[in-house]
Amino acid sequence: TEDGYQWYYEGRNGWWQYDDRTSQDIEEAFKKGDKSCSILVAGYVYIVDLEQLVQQRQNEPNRCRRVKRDLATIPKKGVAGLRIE
Ligand code: V3L
Repeated sequence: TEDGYQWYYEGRNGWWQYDDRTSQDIEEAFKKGDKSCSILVAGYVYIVDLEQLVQQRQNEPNRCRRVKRDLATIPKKGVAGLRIE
């Protein structure tokens, strides 16, 4: 985002950055004070819970990952599953 923050979801031993569009959508909901926000990932609806800071696939809550808002400059695994060396 403009102020240097991004949204991340948890991977096995590190964090993945959300793709830019999704990160913008989550940020918009966060700034509005929404409690949650729904996003589309590879055809599946996920709910990002902005109070618990988790994302869960709709109707499959066992598919749950932590999420966080942090600086765009932190070490990360990559963006939306695309690794960066
Ligand atoms: N954006 C992109 N892909 C996602 C997202 C998202 N917000 N959420 C889930 N997936 P689950 P390591 C992740 C993918 O939670 O080696 C990473 O992006 C998820 O991809 O059970 O463990 C990597 O591609 C997974 O493939 O619904 O760190 C991959 O895991 C699939 O949806 C491996 O990462 C099911 O996730």
